[in-house]
Amino acid sequence: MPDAPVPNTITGRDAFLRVLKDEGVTKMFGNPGTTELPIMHALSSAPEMGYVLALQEAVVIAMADGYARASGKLVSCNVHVAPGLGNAIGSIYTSMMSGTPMIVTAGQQEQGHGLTEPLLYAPLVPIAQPVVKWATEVSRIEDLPRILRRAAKVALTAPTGPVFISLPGDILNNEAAIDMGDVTRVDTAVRPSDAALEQLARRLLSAKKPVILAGHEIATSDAFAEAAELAETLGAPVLQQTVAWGAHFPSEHPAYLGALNRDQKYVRRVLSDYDLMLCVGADVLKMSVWSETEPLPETTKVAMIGLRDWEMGKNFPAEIALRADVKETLKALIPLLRKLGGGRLAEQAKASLAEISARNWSTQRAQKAAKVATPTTSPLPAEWVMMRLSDKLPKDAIVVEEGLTSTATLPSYFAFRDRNSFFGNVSGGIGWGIAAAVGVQIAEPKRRVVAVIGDGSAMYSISALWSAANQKLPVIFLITNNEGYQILKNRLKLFHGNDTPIGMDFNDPPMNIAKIAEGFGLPSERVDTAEGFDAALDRALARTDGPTLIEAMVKKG
Ligand SMILES: Cc1ncc(C[n+]2csc(CCOP(=O)(O)OP(=O)(O)O)c2C)c(N)n1
Ligand SMILES: [Mg+2]
Repeated sequence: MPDAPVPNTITGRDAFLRVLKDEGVTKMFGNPGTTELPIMHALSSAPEMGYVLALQEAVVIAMADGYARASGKLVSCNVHVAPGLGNAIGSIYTSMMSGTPMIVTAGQQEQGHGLTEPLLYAPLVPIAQPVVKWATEVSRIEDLPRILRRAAKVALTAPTGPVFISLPGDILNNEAAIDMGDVTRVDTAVRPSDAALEQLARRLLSAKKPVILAGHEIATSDAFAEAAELAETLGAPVLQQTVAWGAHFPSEHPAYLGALNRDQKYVRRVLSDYDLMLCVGADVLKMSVWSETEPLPETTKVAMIGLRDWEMGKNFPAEIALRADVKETLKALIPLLRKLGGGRLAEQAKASLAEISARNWSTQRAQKAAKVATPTTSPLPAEWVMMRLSDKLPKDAIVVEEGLTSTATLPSYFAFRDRNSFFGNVSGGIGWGIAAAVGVQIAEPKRRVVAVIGDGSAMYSISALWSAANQKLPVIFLITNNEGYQILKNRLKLFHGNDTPIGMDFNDPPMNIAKIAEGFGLPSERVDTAEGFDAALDRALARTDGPTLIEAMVKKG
Protein backbone atom coordinates (compact mmCIF):
# COMPACT_ATOMS: atom_id res chain seq x y z
CA MET A 1 0.00 0.00 0.00
CA PRO A 2 1.52 3.39 -0.94
CA ASP A 3 2.30 5.79 1.92
CA ALA A 4 0.42 8.72 0.41
CA PRO A 5 -2.62 8.59 -1.87
CA VAL A 6 -1.81 8.84 -5.55
CA PRO A 7 -4.07 11.42 -7.32
CA ASN A 8 -7.28 10.02 -8.88
CA THR A 9 -7.00 6.76 -7.05
CA ILE A 10 -9.32 5.29 -4.45
CA THR A 11 -8.97 2.56 -1.85
CA GLY A 12 -11.07 -0.57 -2.19
CA ARG A 13 -12.87 0.22 1.07
CA ASP A 14 -13.85 3.73 -0.04
CA ALA A 15 -14.88 2.48 -3.47
CA PHE A 16 -17.03 -0.15 -1.75
CA LEU A 17 -18.99 2.46 0.20
CA ARG A 18 -19.16 4.92 -2.70
CA VAL A 19 -20.65 2.36 -5.09
CA LEU A 20 -23.13 1.08 -2.47
CA LYS A 21 -24.29 4.63 -1.88
CA ASP A 22 -24.65 5.22 -5.61
CA GLU A 23 -26.75 2.03 -5.81
CA GLY A 24 -29.19 3.53 -3.29
CA VAL A 25 -28.01 1.80 -0.12
CA THR A 26 -28.70 4.04 2.88
CA LYS A 27 -28.35 1.53 5.70
CA MET A 28 -25.71 -1.01 6.54
CA PHE A 29 -26.24 -3.63 9.23
CA GLY A 30 -23.22 -5.46 10.58
CA ASN A 31 -21.12 -7.18 13.15
CA PRO A 32 -17.42 -6.45 12.72
CA GLY A 33 -14.20 -8.41 13.17
CA THR A 34 -10.59 -7.75 12.17
CA THR A 35 -11.19 -8.56 8.51
CA GLU A 36 -13.97 -5.94 8.42
CA LEU A 37 -11.84 -3.22 9.98
CA PRO A 38 -11.00 -1.64 6.59
CA ILE A 39 -14.75 -1.10 6.08
CA MET A 40 -15.21 0.11 9.66
CA HIS A 41 -12.31 2.53 9.08
CA ALA A 42 -13.94 3.85 5.90
CA LEU A 43 -17.33 4.13 7.66
CA SER A 44 -15.84 6.68 10.07
CA SER A 45 -15.88 9.15 7.21
CA ALA A 46 -19.26 7.96 5.84
CA PRO A 47 -21.70 8.50 8.74
CA GLU A 48 -24.53 8.88 6.23
CA MET A 49 -24.39 5.11 5.75
CA GLY A 50 -26.11 4.80 9.16
CA TYR A 51 -24.32 1.67 10.34
CA VAL A 52 -26.51 -0.41 12.70
CA LEU A 53 -24.64 -2.73 15.05
CA ALA A 54 -26.19 -6.11 15.80
CA LEU A 55 -24.56 -8.46 18.28
CA GLN A 56 -24.69 -11.72 16.36
CA GLU A 57 -24.67 -12.38 12.62
CA ALA A 58 -28.05 -14.18 12.37
CA VAL A 59 -29.44 -11.03 13.98
CA VAL A 60 -27.60 -8.73 11.54
CA ILE A 61 -29.29 -10.39 8.56
CA ALA A 62 -32.79 -10.66 10.08
CA MET A 63 -32.65 -7.00 11.08
CA ALA A 64 -31.60 -6.02 7.57
CA ASP A 65 -34.32 -8.30 6.20
CA GLY A 66 -37.01 -6.43 8.16
CA TYR A 67 -35.59 -3.11 6.98
CA ALA A 68 -35.47 -4.08 3.31
CA ARG A 69 -38.90 -5.71 3.34
CA ALA A 70 -40.55 -2.67 4.93
CA SER A 71 -38.65 -0.03 2.94
CA GLY A 72 -38.47 -1.88 -0.38
CA LYS A 73 -34.87 -0.69 -0.59
CA LEU A 74 -31.66 -2.56 -1.31
CA VAL A 75 -29.86 -3.23 1.97
CA SER A 76 -26.24 -4.02 2.79
CA CYS A 77 -25.05 -6.38 5.55
CA ASN A 78 -21.51 -7.05 6.61
CA VAL A 79 -20.48 -10.11 8.63
CA HIS A 80 -17.21 -11.58 9.83
CA VAL A 81 -15.41 -14.28 7.79
CA ALA A 82 -16.36 -17.97 7.95
CA PRO A 83 -17.76 -18.22 11.50
CA GLY A 84 -19.79 -15.03 11.06
CA LEU A 85 -21.12 -16.11 7.69
CA GLY A 86 -21.93 -19.51 9.19
CA ASN A 87 -23.96 -17.83 11.93
CA ALA A 88 -25.74 -15.76 9.29
CA ILE A 89 -26.77 -18.61 6.99
CA GLY A 90 -30.11 -19.49 8.67
CA SER A 91 -31.22 -15.88 8.31
CA ILE A 92 -29.95 -15.58 4.73
CA TYR A 93 -32.00 -18.70 3.97
CA THR A 94 -35.09 -16.83 5.19
CA SER A 95 -34.20 -13.75 3.11
CA MET A 96 -33.79 -15.98 0.06
CA MET A 97 -37.29 -17.32 0.63
CA SER A 98 -38.78 -13.87 1.05
CA GLY A 99 -36.83 -12.52 -1.93
CA THR A 100 -35.29 -9.74 0.13
CA PRO A 101 -32.98 -7.51 -1.95
CA MET A 102 -29.78 -7.70 0.07
CA ILE A 103 -26.04 -7.53 -0.52
CA VAL A 104 -24.27 -9.63 2.10
CA THR A 105 -20.52 -9.09 2.34
CA ALA A 106 -17.91 -10.68 4.57
CA GLY A 107 -14.34 -9.63 5.08
CA GLN A 108 -11.94 -12.37 4.02
CA GLN A 109 -8.27 -13.00 4.80
CA GLU A 110 -5.82 -11.33 2.41
CA GLN A 111 -5.37 -13.35 -0.80
CA GLY A 112 -2.46 -15.71 -0.30
CA HIS A 113 -2.70 -15.49 3.49
CA GLY A 114 -5.71 -17.81 3.35
CA LEU A 115 -3.42 -20.49 1.92
CA THR A 116 -1.61 -20.66 5.27
CA GLU A 117 -4.94 -21.46 6.94
CA PRO A 118 -4.95 -18.73 9.59
CA LEU A 119 -7.55 -18.55 12.34
CA LEU A 120 -11.08 -17.98 11.02
CA TYR A 121 -10.21 -18.95 7.43
CA ALA A 122 -12.40 -20.98 5.11
CA PRO A 123 -13.44 -20.32 1.51
CA LEU A 124 -16.62 -18.23 1.82
CA VAL A 125 -18.29 -18.52 -1.57
CA PRO A 126 -19.18 -22.23 -1.18
CA ILE A 127 -20.69 -21.53 2.24
CA ALA A 128 -22.98 -18.81 0.91
CA GLN A 129 -23.79 -20.28 -2.50
CA PRO A 130 -26.82 -22.48 -1.67
CA VAL A 131 -28.77 -19.64 -0.05
CA VAL A 132 -28.12 -16.70 -2.39
CA LYS A 133 -28.85 -15.76 -6.00
CA TRP A 134 -25.18 -15.11 -6.74
CA ALA A 135 -21.95 -15.47 -4.76
CA THR A 136 -18.47 -14.37 -5.68
CA GLU A 137 -15.12 -13.22 -4.30
CA VAL A 138 -13.30 -10.13 -5.52
CA SER A 139 -9.80 -10.98 -6.76
CA ARG A 140 -8.73 -7.64 -8.34
CA ILE A 141 -9.51 -4.18 -6.97
CA GLU A 142 -10.41 -3.06 -10.51
CA ASP A 143 -13.32 -5.55 -10.49
CA LEU A 144 -14.86 -4.30 -7.25
CA PRO A 145 -17.28 -1.73 -8.77
CA ARG A 146 -18.36 -4.09 -11.57
CA ILE A 147 -19.08 -6.83 -9.03
CA LEU A 148 -21.00 -4.48 -6.73
CA ARG A 149 -23.03 -3.05 -9.63
CA ARG A 150 -23.89 -6.57 -10.78
CA ALA A 151 -24.74 -7.63 -7.21
CA ALA A 152 -27.16 -4.71 -6.82
CA LYS A 153 -28.81 -5.46 -10.15
CA VAL A 154 -29.15 -9.17 -9.40
CA ALA A 155 -30.54 -8.55 -5.89
CA LEU A 156 -33.14 -6.08 -7.19
CA THR A 157 -34.28 -7.88 -10.33
CA ALA A 158 -37.35 -10.08 -9.85
CA PRO A 159 -37.31 -12.65 -8.46
CA THR A 160 -35.37 -10.46 -6.04
CA GLY A 161 -33.10 -11.92 -3.35
CA PRO A 162 -29.82 -11.86 -1.46
CA VAL A 163 -26.36 -11.97 -3.07
CA PHE A 164 -22.97 -12.54 -1.44
CA ILE A 165 -19.55 -10.96 -1.98
CA SER A 166 -16.35 -12.03 -0.23
CA LEU A 167 -13.98 -9.08 0.25
CA PRO A 168 -10.33 -10.01 0.87
CA GLY A 169 -8.40 -7.55 3.04
CA ASP A 170 -5.87 -6.66 0.34
CA ILE A 171 -8.71 -5.67 -2.04
CA LEU A 172 -10.19 -3.33 0.58
CA ASN A 173 -6.86 -1.76 1.53
CA ASN A 174 -5.29 -1.49 -1.94
CA GLU A 175 -5.53 1.71 -3.88
CA ALA A 176 -5.94 2.07 -7.61
CA ALA A 177 -7.37 4.27 -10.32
CA ILE A 178 -10.57 2.38 -11.08
CA ASP A 179 -13.68 2.94 -13.15
CA MET A 180 -16.61 3.23 -10.71
CA GLY A 181 -19.24 2.10 -13.24
CA ASP A 182 -22.92 3.04 -13.13
CA VAL A 183 -26.36 1.85 -12.03
CA THR A 184 -28.46 -0.59 -14.10
CA ARG A 185 -32.08 -1.33 -13.19
CA VAL A 186 -34.14 -3.93 -15.00
CA ASP A 187 -37.79 -2.93 -15.30
CA THR A 188 -39.94 -5.97 -14.57
CA ALA A 189 -43.27 -4.13 -14.26
CA VAL A 190 -44.46 -5.97 -17.35
CA ARG A 191 -47.94 -7.07 -18.39
CA PRO A 192 -48.90 -10.07 -20.52
CA SER A 193 -49.69 -9.88 -24.23
CA ASP A 194 -53.24 -8.93 -25.25
CA ALA A 195 -53.86 -12.50 -26.38
CA ALA A 196 -52.73 -13.99 -23.05
CA LEU A 197 -54.83 -11.51 -21.10
CA GLU A 198 -57.91 -12.30 -23.14
CA GLN A 199 -57.35 -16.03 -22.66
CA LEU A 200 -57.18 -15.52 -18.87
CA ALA A 201 -60.23 -13.22 -18.83
CA ARG A 202 -62.32 -15.71 -20.81
CA ARG A 203 -61.18 -18.59 -18.62
CA LEU A 204 -62.15 -16.66 -15.48
CA LEU A 205 -65.54 -15.79 -16.95
CA SER A 206 -66.22 -19.40 -17.90
CA ALA A 207 -65.44 -20.67 -14.38
CA LYS A 208 -68.48 -21.61 -12.32
CA LYS A 209 -66.92 -20.73 -8.98
CA PRO A 210 -63.52 -19.07 -9.09
CA VAL A 211 -61.49 -18.25 -5.99
CA ILE A 212 -58.54 -15.87 -5.67
CA LEU A 213 -55.42 -16.98 -3.79
CA ALA A 214 -53.75 -13.76 -2.59
CA GLY A 215 -49.95 -13.88 -2.33
CA HIS A 216 -47.04 -11.74 -1.41
CA GLU A 217 -46.48 -10.12 -4.79
CA ILE A 218 -49.71 -8.19 -4.18
CA ALA A 219 -47.70 -6.46 -1.44
CA THR A 220 -44.40 -6.12 -3.30
CA SER A 221 -46.07 -4.74 -6.44
CA ASP A 222 -48.25 -2.40 -4.35
CA ALA A 223 -51.48 -3.88 -5.71
CA PHE A 224 -53.84 -3.89 -2.70
CA ALA A 225 -56.35 -1.67 -4.51
CA GLU A 226 -56.17 -3.62 -7.76
CA ALA A 227 -56.51 -7.00 -6.01
CA ALA A 228 -59.59 -5.71 -4.18
CA GLU A 229 -61.06 -4.44 -7.45
CA LEU A 230 -60.46 -7.81 -9.09
CA ALA A 231 -62.41 -9.57 -6.33
CA GLU A 232 -65.26 -7.07 -6.72
CA THR A 233 -65.31 -7.36 -10.49
CA LEU A 234 -65.48 -11.15 -10.42
CA GLY A 235 -67.49 -11.43 -7.22
CA ALA A 236 -64.90 -14.01 -6.21
CA PRO A 237 -63.90 -14.80 -2.63
CA VAL A 238 -60.28 -14.28 -1.61
CA LEU A 239 -58.12 -16.57 0.49
CA GLN A 240 -54.64 -15.65 1.69
CA GLN A 241 -51.86 -18.07 0.71
CA THR A 242 -50.89 -20.81 3.18
CA VAL A 243 -47.80 -19.04 4.53
CA ALA A 244 -48.64 -15.54 5.76
CA TRP A 245 -45.35 -13.80 4.92
CA GLY A 246 -47.03 -10.48 5.11
CA ALA A 247 -50.22 -8.56 4.46
CA HIS A 248 -51.42 -9.83 1.09
CA PHE A 249 -54.99 -8.50 0.95
CA PRO A 250 -57.11 -6.01 2.92
CA SER A 251 -58.71 -8.16 5.66
CA GLU A 252 -61.79 -5.94 5.98
CA HIS A 253 -62.68 -6.18 2.29
CA PRO A 254 -66.09 -7.91 1.88
CA ALA A 255 -64.62 -10.63 -0.36
CA TYR A 256 -61.89 -11.68 2.07
CA LEU A 257 -62.48 -15.03 3.74
CA GLY A 258 -59.20 -15.29 5.66
CA ALA A 259 -56.06 -17.34 5.26
CA LEU A 260 -55.60 -20.94 4.23
CA ASN A 261 -53.54 -22.92 6.71
CA ARG A 262 -50.96 -25.67 6.19
CA ASP A 263 -53.25 -28.60 6.94
CA GLN A 264 -53.54 -30.46 3.62
CA LYS A 265 -56.90 -32.03 4.44
CA TYR A 266 -58.43 -28.70 5.47
CA VAL A 267 -57.11 -26.89 2.41
CA ARG A 268 -58.39 -29.62 0.11
CA ARG A 269 -61.81 -29.38 1.72
CA VAL A 270 -61.94 -25.59 1.35
CA LEU A 271 -60.73 -25.59 -2.24
CA SER A 272 -63.10 -28.37 -3.34
CA ASP A 273 -65.85 -25.71 -3.46
CA TYR A 274 -64.11 -23.99 -6.37
CA ASP A 275 -63.43 -25.04 -9.95
CA LEU A 276 -60.71 -22.44 -10.63
CA MET A 277 -58.07 -20.93 -8.33
CA LEU A 278 -56.46 -17.74 -9.62
CA CYS A 279 -53.13 -17.40 -7.80
CA VAL A 280 -52.15 -13.75 -7.69
CA GLY A 281 -48.45 -13.48 -6.86
CA ALA A 282 -48.85 -16.44 -4.54
CA ASP A 283 -46.91 -19.53 -3.56
CA VAL A 284 -49.14 -22.40 -4.55
CA LEU A 285 -50.12 -24.24 -1.39
CA LYS A 286 -46.69 -24.37 0.30
CA MET A 287 -47.04 -26.82 3.19
CA SER A 288 -45.08 -27.68 6.30
CA VAL A 289 -45.35 -31.30 7.45
CA TRP A 290 -45.98 -34.29 5.20
CA SER A 291 -49.44 -35.66 4.63
CA GLU A 292 -50.73 -38.43 2.38
CA THR A 293 -53.40 -35.97 1.21
CA GLU A 294 -52.72 -33.59 -1.70
CA PRO A 295 -54.00 -30.11 -0.82
CA LEU A 296 -55.29 -29.37 -4.34
CA PRO A 297 -58.43 -31.24 -5.41
CA GLU A 298 -58.30 -32.59 -8.99
CA THR A 299 -61.44 -30.59 -9.76
CA THR A 300 -59.82 -27.24 -8.90
CA LYS A 301 -57.84 -25.92 -11.87
CA VAL A 302 -55.04 -23.37 -11.50
CA ALA A 303 -54.27 -20.06 -13.20
CA MET A 304 -51.35 -17.89 -12.08
CA ILE A 305 -50.01 -14.37 -12.38
CA GLY A 306 -46.64 -13.40 -10.93
CA LEU A 307 -42.98 -12.74 -11.52
CA ARG A 308 -41.66 -15.98 -10.00
CA ASP A 309 -42.01 -18.48 -12.80
CA TRP A 310 -40.28 -21.11 -10.60
CA GLU A 311 -43.52 -21.26 -8.61
CA MET A 312 -45.61 -21.91 -11.73
CA GLY A 313 -46.43 -25.54 -12.27
CA LYS A 314 -43.82 -26.37 -9.61
CA ASN A 315 -46.03 -28.82 -7.74
CA PHE A 316 -49.40 -28.45 -9.46
CA PRO A 317 -49.95 -27.91 -13.17
CA ALA A 318 -51.17 -24.44 -14.10
CA GLU A 319 -53.63 -24.25 -16.95
CA ILE A 320 -52.64 -20.62 -17.50
CA ALA A 321 -49.39 -19.16 -16.14
CA LEU A 322 -48.49 -15.55 -16.87
CA ARG A 323 -45.05 -14.31 -15.88
CA ALA A 324 -45.94 -10.70 -15.29
CA ASP A 325 -46.20 -7.97 -12.69
CA VAL A 326 -49.33 -8.38 -10.58
CA LYS A 327 -50.32 -4.70 -10.49
CA GLU A 328 -49.76 -4.03 -14.19
CA THR A 329 -51.60 -7.21 -15.13
CA LEU A 330 -54.60 -6.51 -12.92
CA LYS A 331 -54.79 -2.94 -14.26
CA ALA A 332 -55.25 -4.40 -17.74
CA LEU A 333 -57.28 -7.49 -16.77
CA ILE A 334 -60.04 -5.75 -14.76
CA PRO A 335 -61.39 -3.52 -17.60
CA LEU A 336 -61.18 -6.45 -19.96
CA LEU A 337 -63.23 -8.61 -17.61
CA ARG A 338 -65.81 -5.84 -17.32
CA LYS A 339 -65.97 -5.44 -21.09
CA LEU A 340 -66.29 -9.16 -21.79
CA GLY A 341 -68.53 -9.90 -18.81
CA GLY A 342 -70.88 -6.95 -19.31
CA GLY A 343 -73.99 -6.37 -17.19
CA ARG A 344 -74.40 -10.06 -16.42
CA LEU A 345 -71.04 -10.24 -14.70
CA ALA A 346 -71.75 -7.06 -12.74
CA GLU A 347 -75.03 -8.50 -11.47
CA GLN A 348 -73.55 -11.89 -10.64
CA ALA A 349 -70.63 -10.26 -8.84
CA LYS A 350 -72.95 -8.15 -6.71
CA ALA A 351 -75.02 -11.15 -5.66
CA SER A 352 -71.94 -13.23 -4.99
CA LEU A 353 -70.33 -10.51 -2.81
CA ALA A 354 -73.51 -10.24 -0.74
CA GLU A 355 -73.41 -14.00 -0.19
CA ILE A 356 -69.69 -13.92 0.75
CA SER A 357 -70.27 -11.07 3.22
CA ALA A 358 -72.30 -13.37 5.44
CA ARG A 359 -69.19 -15.49 6.09
CA ASN A 360 -66.27 -13.17 5.36
CA TRP A 361 -63.34 -12.22 7.62
CA SER A 362 -65.21 -9.39 9.33
CA THR A 363 -68.24 -11.56 10.06
CA GLN A 364 -66.02 -14.37 11.35
CA ARG A 365 -64.12 -11.87 13.51
CA ALA A 366 -67.28 -10.59 15.15
CA GLN A 367 -68.49 -14.14 15.82
CA LYS A 368 -65.17 -15.19 17.32
CA ALA A 369 -64.79 -12.01 19.40
CA ALA A 370 -68.26 -12.52 20.90
CA LYS A 371 -67.10 -15.81 22.38
CA VAL A 372 -63.91 -14.48 23.99
CA ALA A 373 -64.51 -13.38 27.57
CA THR A 374 -62.15 -11.17 29.57
CA PRO A 375 -60.08 -13.62 31.59
CA THR A 376 -60.30 -13.58 35.37
CA THR A 377 -57.59 -16.17 35.99
CA SER A 378 -53.88 -16.56 35.20
CA PRO A 379 -52.11 -17.38 32.92
CA LEU A 380 -53.89 -15.58 30.10
CA PRO A 381 -55.59 -17.31 27.17
CA ALA A 382 -53.45 -16.37 24.15
CA GLU A 383 -56.56 -15.73 22.03
CA TRP A 384 -57.73 -13.00 24.41
CA VAL A 385 -54.26 -11.39 24.30
CA MET A 386 -54.33 -11.36 20.48
CA MET A 387 -57.84 -9.89 20.38
CA ARG A 388 -57.10 -7.27 22.99
CA LEU A 389 -53.84 -6.26 21.34
CA SER A 390 -55.58 -5.91 17.95
CA ASP A 391 -58.34 -3.78 19.52
CA LYS A 392 -55.96 -1.46 21.34
CA LEU A 393 -53.38 -0.81 18.60
CA PRO A 394 -53.53 2.32 16.47
CA LYS A 395 -55.04 1.63 13.03
CA ASP A 396 -51.72 2.09 11.24
CA ALA A 397 -49.73 -0.17 13.59
CA ILE A 398 -47.40 -2.76 12.10
CA VAL A 399 -47.29 -6.25 13.57
CA VAL A 400 -44.24 -8.49 13.23
CA GLU A 401 -45.22 -12.03 14.12
CA GLU A 402 -43.35 -15.10 15.27
CA GLY A 403 -45.54 -16.46 18.02
CA LEU A 404 -46.33 -19.99 16.82
CA THR A 405 -49.17 -21.43 18.95
CA SER A 406 -49.91 -18.20 20.83
CA THR A 407 -50.39 -16.16 17.62
CA ALA A 408 -52.48 -18.80 15.85
CA THR A 409 -55.56 -16.57 16.22
CA LEU A 410 -53.83 -13.23 15.58
CA PRO A 411 -54.68 -13.09 11.84
CA SER A 412 -58.36 -13.56 12.79
CA TYR A 413 -58.31 -10.34 14.86
CA PHE A 414 -55.60 -8.06 13.45
CA ALA A 415 -56.72 -6.48 10.16
CA PHE A 416 -54.23 -6.07 7.33
CA ARG A 417 -54.96 -2.58 6.08
CA ASP A 418 -51.99 -1.91 3.84
CA ARG A 419 -49.07 -3.86 2.50
CA ASN A 420 -46.77 -2.97 5.38
CA SER A 421 -49.23 -3.70 8.18
CA PHE A 422 -47.94 -7.20 8.85
CA PHE A 423 -44.67 -9.10 8.51
CA GLY A 424 -44.49 -12.82 9.21
CA ASN A 425 -41.89 -15.55 9.29
CA VAL A 426 -41.38 -16.74 5.73
CA SER A 427 -39.14 -19.78 6.02
CA GLY A 428 -40.14 -21.43 9.30
CA GLY A 429 -36.62 -20.77 10.62
CA ILE A 430 -37.37 -19.15 13.97
CA GLY A 431 -35.29 -16.37 15.50
CA TRP A 432 -36.16 -13.86 12.80
CA GLY A 433 -38.90 -11.90 14.57
CA ILE A 434 -37.25 -9.78 17.27
CA ALA A 435 -34.50 -8.73 14.89
CA ALA A 436 -36.80 -8.13 11.92
CA ALA A 437 -38.99 -5.84 14.04
CA VAL A 438 -35.97 -3.62 14.67
CA GLY A 439 -35.36 -3.31 10.93
CA VAL A 440 -39.05 -2.68 10.19
CA GLN A 441 -39.17 0.14 12.75
CA ILE A 442 -36.05 1.76 11.25
CA ALA A 443 -37.79 1.68 7.86
CA GLU A 444 -41.14 2.91 9.24
CA PRO A 445 -40.20 5.46 11.93
CA LYS A 446 -43.66 7.07 12.06
CA ARG A 447 -45.66 3.88 12.63
CA ARG A 448 -45.85 1.80 15.79
CA VAL A 449 -44.20 -1.59 15.38
CA VAL A 450 -45.30 -4.39 17.70
CA ALA A 451 -43.41 -7.68 17.64
CA VAL A 452 -45.43 -10.65 18.95
CA ILE A 453 -42.92 -13.40 19.64
CA GLY A 454 -42.98 -16.79 21.40
CA ASP A 455 -40.67 -17.30 24.35
CA GLY A 456 -38.77 -20.02 22.51
CA SER A 457 -38.39 -17.99 19.31
CA ALA A 458 -37.32 -14.93 21.29
CA MET A 459 -34.23 -16.67 22.60
CA TYR A 460 -32.61 -17.12 19.17
CA SER A 461 -32.20 -13.40 18.60
CA ILE A 462 -32.74 -11.88 22.05
CA SER A 463 -29.69 -9.62 21.65
CA ALA A 464 -31.62 -7.64 19.02
CA LEU A 465 -33.38 -6.00 21.99
CA TRP A 466 -30.13 -4.19 22.68
CA SER A 467 -30.00 -2.86 19.10
CA ALA A 468 -33.58 -1.57 19.48
CA ALA A 469 -32.56 0.25 22.66
CA ASN A 470 -29.31 1.47 21.09
CA GLN A 471 -31.24 2.91 18.10
CA LYS A 472 -33.95 4.35 20.42
CA LEU A 473 -36.72 2.65 18.45
CA PRO A 474 -40.23 2.62 19.96
CA VAL A 475 -40.86 -1.06 19.18
CA ILE A 476 -43.15 -2.88 21.59
CA PHE A 477 -41.94 -6.45 22.09
CA LEU A 478 -44.79 -8.63 23.31
CA ILE A 479 -43.30 -11.96 24.33
CA THR A 480 -45.83 -14.72 24.92
CA ASN A 481 -44.38 -16.95 27.60
CA ASN A 482 -45.82 -20.47 27.76
CA GLU A 483 -42.61 -21.87 29.24
CA GLY A 484 -41.59 -24.00 26.32
CA TYR A 485 -41.82 -25.19 22.74
CA GLN A 486 -45.58 -25.70 22.80
CA ILE A 487 -45.96 -26.42 19.11
CA LEU A 488 -43.47 -29.28 19.34
CA LYS A 489 -45.22 -30.66 22.40
CA ASN A 490 -48.55 -30.55 20.53
CA ARG A 491 -47.06 -32.32 17.55
CA LEU A 492 -45.31 -34.97 19.67
CA LYS A 493 -48.71 -35.81 21.08
CA LEU A 494 -50.45 -35.69 17.70
CA PHE A 495 -47.89 -37.63 15.65
CA HIS A 496 -46.57 -40.06 18.27
CA GLY A 497 -49.19 -40.09 21.03
CA ASN A 498 -46.39 -39.02 23.37
CA ASP A 499 -47.44 -36.81 26.28
CA THR A 500 -44.10 -36.78 28.11
CA PRO A 501 -41.92 -34.41 26.13
CA ILE A 502 -38.18 -34.21 26.72
CA GLY A 503 -36.21 -31.08 25.87
CA MET A 504 -39.22 -28.83 25.20
CA ASP A 505 -39.83 -27.09 28.55
CA PHE A 506 -38.10 -24.04 30.01
CA ASN A 507 -39.44 -24.26 33.55
CA ASP A 508 -36.33 -25.59 35.29
CA PRO A 509 -35.26 -22.96 36.06
CA PRO A 510 -38.12 -20.77 34.79
CA MET A 511 -37.08 -17.97 32.48
CA ASN A 512 -37.80 -14.36 33.31
CA ILE A 513 -37.72 -12.61 29.98
CA ALA A 514 -38.71 -9.21 31.40
CA LYS A 515 -35.59 -9.32 33.55
CA ILE A 516 -33.43 -10.32 30.57
CA ALA A 517 -34.82 -7.35 28.63
CA GLU A 518 -34.13 -5.04 31.55
CA GLY A 519 -30.50 -6.07 31.23
CA PHE A 520 -30.54 -4.79 27.64
CA GLY A 521 -31.90 -1.42 28.80
CA LEU A 522 -35.62 -1.87 28.06
CA PRO A 523 -38.40 -0.88 30.46
CA SER A 524 -40.00 -4.29 30.85
CA GLU A 525 -42.79 -5.93 32.76
CA ARG A 526 -44.28 -9.35 33.22
CA VAL A 527 -48.09 -9.61 33.23
CA ASP A 528 -50.48 -12.47 33.87
CA THR A 529 -53.86 -10.75 34.32
CA ALA A 530 -56.19 -8.92 31.96
CA GLU A 531 -55.84 -5.63 33.88
CA GLY A 532 -52.08 -6.06 34.01
CA PHE A 533 -51.90 -6.58 30.27
CA ASP A 534 -54.07 -3.55 29.51
CA ALA A 535 -52.06 -1.29 31.77
CA ALA A 536 -48.71 -2.52 30.46
CA LEU A 537 -49.82 -2.02 26.87
CA ASP A 538 -51.03 1.52 27.64
CA ARG A 539 -47.67 2.35 29.21
CA ALA A 540 -45.79 0.84 26.28
CA LEU A 541 -47.90 2.78 23.75
CA ALA A 542 -47.20 5.99 25.63
CA ARG A 543 -43.43 5.53 25.27
CA THR A 544 -42.08 6.95 22.02
CA ASP A 545 -38.36 7.36 22.59
CA GLY A 546 -37.32 3.73 22.91
CA PRO A 547 -38.44 0.12 23.09
CA THR A 548 -40.56 -1.60 25.73
CA LEU A 549 -41.01 -5.28 26.49
CA ILE A 550 -44.13 -6.95 27.84
CA GLU A 551 -43.84 -10.55 28.88
CA ALA A 552 -47.36 -12.01 28.87
CA MET A 553 -47.71 -15.31 30.70
CA VAL A 554 -50.03 -17.35 28.47
CA LYS A 555 -51.73 -20.70 28.76
CA LYS A 556 -50.03 -23.73 27.29
CA GLY A 557 -52.15 -25.02 24.47
C1 LIG B 1 -33.93 -22.14 13.47
C2 LIG B 1 -34.96 -23.11 13.99
N1 LIG B 1 -34.65 -23.94 15.00
C3 LIG B 1 -35.58 -24.79 15.49
C4 LIG B 1 -36.82 -24.84 14.94
C5 LIG B 1 -37.85 -25.85 15.45
N2 LIG B 1 -38.97 -25.21 16.11
C6 LIG B 1 -40.10 -24.90 15.48
S1 LIG B 1 -41.22 -24.19 16.45
C7 LIG B 1 -40.20 -24.27 17.79
C8 LIG B 1 -40.68 -23.80 19.14
C9 LIG B 1 -41.11 -22.36 19.17
O1 LIG B 1 -41.36 -22.03 20.49
P1 LIG B 1 -42.11 -20.72 20.91
O2 LIG B 1 -41.61 -19.58 20.13
O3 LIG B 1 -42.04 -20.61 22.38
O4 LIG B 1 -43.60 -20.96 20.44
P2 LIG B 1 -44.65 -22.02 21.01
O5 LIG B 1 -44.39 -23.30 20.27
O6 LIG B 1 -44.42 -22.18 22.47
O7 LIG B 1 -45.97 -21.45 20.70
C10 LIG B 1 -38.99 -24.85 17.46
C11 LIG B 1 -37.88 -25.06 18.39
C12 LIG B 1 -37.10 -23.96 13.86
N3 LIG B 1 -38.27 -23.94 13.25
N4 LIG B 1 -36.16 -23.10 13.43
MG1 LIG C 1 -43.33 -21.08 23.85
